[in-house]
Amino acid sequence: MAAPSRDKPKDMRSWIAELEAASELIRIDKPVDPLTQMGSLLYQSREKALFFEKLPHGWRSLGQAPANLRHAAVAFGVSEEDLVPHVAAKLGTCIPPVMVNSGPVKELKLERGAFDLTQLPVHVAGQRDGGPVIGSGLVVTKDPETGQRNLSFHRLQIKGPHKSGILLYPRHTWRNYLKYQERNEPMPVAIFIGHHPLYYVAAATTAAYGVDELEIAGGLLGQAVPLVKCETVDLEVPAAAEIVLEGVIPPHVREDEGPFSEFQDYYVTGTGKNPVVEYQFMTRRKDAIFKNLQNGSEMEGCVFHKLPMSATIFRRLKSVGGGPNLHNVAMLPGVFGLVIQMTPRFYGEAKNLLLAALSSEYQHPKVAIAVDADVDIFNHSELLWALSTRVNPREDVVVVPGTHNHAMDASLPELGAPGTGLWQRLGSKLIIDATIPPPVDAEARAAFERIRPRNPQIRLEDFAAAASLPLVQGLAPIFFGSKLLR
Ligand SMILES: Cc1cc2nc3c(=O)[nH]c(=O)nc-3n(C[C@H](O)[C@H](O)[C@H](O)COP(=O)(O)O)c2cc1C
Ligand SMILES: [Mn+2]
Repeated sequence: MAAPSRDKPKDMRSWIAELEAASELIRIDKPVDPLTQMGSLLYQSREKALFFEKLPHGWRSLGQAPANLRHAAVAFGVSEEDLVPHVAAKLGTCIPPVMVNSGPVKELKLERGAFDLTQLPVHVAGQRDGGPVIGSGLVVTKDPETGQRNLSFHRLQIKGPHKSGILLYPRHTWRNYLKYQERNEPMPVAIFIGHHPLYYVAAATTAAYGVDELEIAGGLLGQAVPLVKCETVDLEVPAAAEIVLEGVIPPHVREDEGPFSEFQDYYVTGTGKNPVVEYQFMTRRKDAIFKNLQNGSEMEGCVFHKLPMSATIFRRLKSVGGGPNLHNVAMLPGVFGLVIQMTPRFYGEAKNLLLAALSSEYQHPKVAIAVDADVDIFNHSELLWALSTRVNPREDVVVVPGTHNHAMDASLPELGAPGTGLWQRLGSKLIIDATIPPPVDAEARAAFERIRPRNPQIRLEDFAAAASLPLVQGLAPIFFGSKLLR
């Protein structure tokens, strides 16, 4: 047992304090019904995190935190523009967790008769959802042969006081589950709810099979994650989580699960016969705060999709062709598309990067677009402008047919049902090179020099009255080369 780090570990409470200090959190002291009201409130709050202070059975809960990449930048302590390169660098620094004797999550130890999932403030996110779903549960499992730990997000539809559904996309938890199923044994699981967002980013990171995402969390946090042993399963969980559920996924059991408001902004995908989790134990803080998580193409769930995905792809692209001049990567809403911001060294280099971006650790990317450094990749009109003024479709647009795509992309034909080995989609991929000629061909590149006012240093706010400031704040950004002036 190692002594816990002297730095106070980051947890959901330090995160709430950080959000409040940055004026990014709204406290809601009116009673809110999670089944009929909370989803609408979370859905509307695209700018601010929400802290619900008055929920049934005395619960409090945090949602939309992070609501957007600006909040994620607060969590990492960097600017929004530096966020992806920063996280990409941090992903290269794993720190193994340390075991500790106890922690806040052990304050209450509740046996099967002493807890009831239907009393948690779990919300119904969308109109067609099959019921309340815990969207913030991070699932710890082990490979039964090697004992290697895995951590990932899985939606958990409440089915009774001690039972939920679970969606296992065919990745690592599914792979572990198949091994247990082959042995005819239930798979032990431990699920923690409520922690600092860096744990959530780590859980959504797609690493190689066998890599412990809690080591990735340590790297992101810059300190080892303190872990405690579970009470009824041979698994470990973060000591400073709010709530831990211990249970098993029985082999062969499949039940109707879904629909659910998913990350692409649709309900249909993944719905069908899926496994279930049976819970036998809960540990929690005495005054535990619940975590609600709303999904959708521009909701909290998508921040956790976008950030590790763009950072992982950024890392991968950094080595293509001996090291490109890569500035940033951003996922598009719905996360089946992405944009690469780069300065090409060679003619054709952007296409090489785009092909690499479409065959990374992640199965989601289907559309990849490359732009130069003078295009603001967070501004979708700038992207559409680049697509329409810098693309010769015959040369710059390529469709690769017959590729494996994400099984939850409703626009592609589904081969088999969810929960089976043939839950696959055979689709295609699209690359669009919207970069301009490389700097080595200065003459060709000059044709794309963007118009700029005669003296870009002169600022309207120095001339306009304070009353017209909102107008001034709506001004277009001005770039000098690749440097953003505002
Ligand atoms: C908000 C959110 C919800 C997710 N829900 C699920 C889910 O219900 N089922 C699933 O299999 N993966 C889900 N994922 C994706 C996995 O967590 C992600 O692919 C992760 O990298 C998988 O871990 P693995 O690489 O260890 O398999 C979700 C991701 C996020 C960000
Ligand atoms: Mn994994």
